[in-house]
Amino acid sequence: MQTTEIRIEGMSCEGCVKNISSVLAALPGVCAAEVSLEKASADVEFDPAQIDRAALCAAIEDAGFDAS
Ligand code: 9UX
Repeated sequence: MQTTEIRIEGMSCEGCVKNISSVLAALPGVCAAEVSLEKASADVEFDPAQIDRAALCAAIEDAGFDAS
């Protein structure tokens, strides 16, 4: 298992946090995701055999946010 911090721009309320949390949790290979509005970031624990960091960022971008 691997953990990464992803910078997220564009979150303005806890609804965004919930939405991104759901998006990440639904991805195969993601075991935990902690999204923070005040830190503007997400700590994601994932299985590198199933998904990579770029795919995590892409999923967040698809939800309408900037991820890096
Ligand atoms: Mo809050 Mo975010 O009204 O996508 S849910 S701004």
